[in-house]
Amino acid sequence: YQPLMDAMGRHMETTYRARPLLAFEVTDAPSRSHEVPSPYDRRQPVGTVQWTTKPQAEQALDAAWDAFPRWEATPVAERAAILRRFADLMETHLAELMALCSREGGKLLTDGIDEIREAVDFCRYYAMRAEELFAEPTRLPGPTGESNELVMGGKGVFAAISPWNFPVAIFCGQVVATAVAGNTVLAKPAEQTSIVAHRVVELLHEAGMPRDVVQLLPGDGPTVGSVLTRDPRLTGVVFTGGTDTAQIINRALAGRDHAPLPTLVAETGGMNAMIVDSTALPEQVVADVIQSAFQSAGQRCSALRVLYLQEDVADRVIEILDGAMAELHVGDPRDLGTDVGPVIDEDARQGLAAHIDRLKGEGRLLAETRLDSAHTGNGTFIAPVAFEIDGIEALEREQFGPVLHIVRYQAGEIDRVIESINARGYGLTFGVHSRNESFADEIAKKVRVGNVYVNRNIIGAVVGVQPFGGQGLSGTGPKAGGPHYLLRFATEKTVTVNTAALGGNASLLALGD
Ligand code: UN1
Repeated sequence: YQPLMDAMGRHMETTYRARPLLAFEVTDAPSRSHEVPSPYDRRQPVGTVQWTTKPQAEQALDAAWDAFPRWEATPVAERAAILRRFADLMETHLAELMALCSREGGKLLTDGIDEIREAVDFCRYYAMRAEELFAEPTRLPGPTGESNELVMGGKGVFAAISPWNFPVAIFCGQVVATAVAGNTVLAKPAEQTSIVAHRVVELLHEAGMPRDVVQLLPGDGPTVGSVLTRDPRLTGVVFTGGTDTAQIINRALAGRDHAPLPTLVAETGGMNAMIVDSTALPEQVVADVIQSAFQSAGQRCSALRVLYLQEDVADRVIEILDGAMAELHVGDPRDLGTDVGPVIDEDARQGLAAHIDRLKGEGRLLAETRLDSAHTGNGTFIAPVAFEIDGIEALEREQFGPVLHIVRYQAGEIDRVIESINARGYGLTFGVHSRNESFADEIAKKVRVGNVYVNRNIIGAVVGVQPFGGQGLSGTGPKAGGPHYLLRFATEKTVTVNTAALGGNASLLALGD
């Protein structure tokens, strides 16, 4: 028996070497190694990653294409069993995966535990759904002398393009969902978190996933992503990340000649709002706002970006929020006393800092957390901050970090507020805090989003319980961790048989037809 924290301590020291995990021996010259820094201390590299070369990506597509018919014909119970063994292995390796989420992704250890838990849940949930949906053909009614069946199959070869903010959970969710539905998968992890992805795919192969069914192609969008998305053999893409990137992928898939009509399952950005009316409890509101806006340093697509406060409660909520934000500790994510870790890299830090400087320059600061340079000197940190703005339309783009925007509204303006939230075009998460039940119900109905949360925080959707995903600029659906997700990766074949013909007593009328 080794206590979790102790086991994790050992994995904090290892230097990793990640590389493409392909179905074949690599014969071309390997690409240059990229060093992966820790977001909390850029002087401490986690290890190195060898990126996939263009010829390797093309050869990986060949291998995935060849493997597809055999994998699709593998009984679904066998495919699901691999997912279950993989889930067990991730639990066994919890300490190492948590340590890597922290070192490479800058995640708090508690966020790391949630993350591995979610990955395990995805595996077990999709294994169960695959067996329910695909084990037996569905028999459909028909006239005597005829049988009708709906037979489910895979679609082909998928690219799974995943984000750095959930480098295990979303990465695994995409890969196992596409694979268990009968497809072969080329997984391209985010550049920032290739090392943990490499470790996860090693475990997946150890669990019995054939090496030509799931291959790992670390690299950047221009070299790996675009080779895959331009190739006519690629059946579809499952993607989580920015709306702009989803649009680039969509255009690449649509622009191919002699290619099947593509499947794109995208889960993208949000401009998530919460409405607080005068009947809400200010202390509870603040507790939920702090979590929604600043947990994971605000680097969740579900995070709260725009808080609408009714004028009667606005001052009170802002006063409590100011006090709560002053108490937050920003620092090393491995330290159990830390509330907010770093943002992912220097590009992210600079983008957020520019937005913050602009709003500060306009005199719109309401509250901020202090940054202690003794704890943050060598990393890419942004302290939580709250600004007043005039409305959601004032935000040009999603700010993916611990930046909260607050808008005051009058009771009579609520319809206009909902209209402007809907008009912004995103539709991911949304919250309402009110003790007036009919007000909350009415708002929940009017707002066009994927996940509505009433009187609680708006992050942390649970697999199988709160299916997650948005609409409009926020994604295509179906929802991850929901009952219909696997169907998007499957084909349906209707097989109609004249059973009378087989029995030799077909009616003359039927023959005449
Ligand atoms: C994302 O940040 O890309 O509900 C989506 C949640 C998570 C969000 C994941 N499932 O907070």
